[in-house]
Amino acid sequence: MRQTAIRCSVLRGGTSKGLFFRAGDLPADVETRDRVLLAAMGSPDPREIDGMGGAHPLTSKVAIVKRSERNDADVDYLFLQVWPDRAEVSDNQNCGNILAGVGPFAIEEGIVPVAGDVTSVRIWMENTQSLAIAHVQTPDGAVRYDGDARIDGVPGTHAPIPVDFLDVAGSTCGALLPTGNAVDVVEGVRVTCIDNGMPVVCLKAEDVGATGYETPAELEAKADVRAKVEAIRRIVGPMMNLGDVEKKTVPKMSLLAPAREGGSVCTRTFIPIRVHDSIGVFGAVSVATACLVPGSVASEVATIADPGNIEVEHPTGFFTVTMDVEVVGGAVQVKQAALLRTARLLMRGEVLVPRAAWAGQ
Ligand code: NQM
Repeated sequence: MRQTAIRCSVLRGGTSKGLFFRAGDLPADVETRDRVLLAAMGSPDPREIDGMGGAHPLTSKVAIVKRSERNDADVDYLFLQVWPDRAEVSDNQNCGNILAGVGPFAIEEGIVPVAGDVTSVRIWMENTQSLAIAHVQTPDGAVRYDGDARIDGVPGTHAPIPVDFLDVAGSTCGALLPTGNAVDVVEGVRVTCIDNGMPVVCLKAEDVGATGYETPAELEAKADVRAKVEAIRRIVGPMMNLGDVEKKTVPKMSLLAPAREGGSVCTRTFIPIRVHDSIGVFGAVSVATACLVPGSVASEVATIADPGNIEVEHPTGFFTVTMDVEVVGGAVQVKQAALLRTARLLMRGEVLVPRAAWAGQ
């Protein structure tokens, strides 16, 4: 079979893994680009056996990076979710884990020059039209990957990549609280709909027949819980200005329970079909923010020792979100959110794609 080679790197970004491309190396036409990415990943096939995908949404991800023409950004980053089991590539959500790999990739590719021991890369996130700043360790003129930062869900320790967000509130749904309410009742269940970088619906696990302490596999095996959560999601989608969400990856559904490891709140998050092994970056930022919204479902479940540091418990540990919010007259204004990720360049080379992908076969 004749194949075409495309320059590509594989990076772990936070607790996800994906293929990183320079925009100019992929077809400009979106339909052709998507066919090429599906073929590169080996989708549709639940095992993605004939491609680079990892047979799970968290390992079937793509970042497309290019030099930014904006004054306030160094690079533009487009995130694409490649569904493992259906022939679909979606740009309807952002990904803060894959985002952690964008700074290192941009420096490795020479798009952003090294600027001392730490190189701060300003990233325009195309999916949500908002900015992130990632601080990448670059001693001795090159990206450093080893270090002593630990994030739950990734074995070992690595170089820290602190990431700051200034303007992600309402970036997908138009408002931090897209329904205008701290609580809505859907299918008899009280929910808080929030978007601080990711559309998320927070609900009490016990209200949908779960404990909130299950493993992802246990939760995925509970057909009644899944059906209830998905029914709520379909109704809430249009209320969050997302339209019909049947085929969308948003909103995420975060089942909450009281923290039991000393954190602020315990989460199990449907993303939205599979249950996350930890929690997404913007997913965690949105849940953390919900905890600070007076009267929200999350605020009822959470124990907040320090509103500046929200510790979100998840199936494999904690996700700490540093928050700067102001509550004025019951309304929350988000000034800044920050968090820590790590990333690692795993492979650099060419991915080989059957030529048929270009012909639409
Ligand atoms: O919420 C999974 C991930 C994500 C997205 C998902 C993410 C985020 O862990 O910013 O990182 O919720 O689809 O990669």
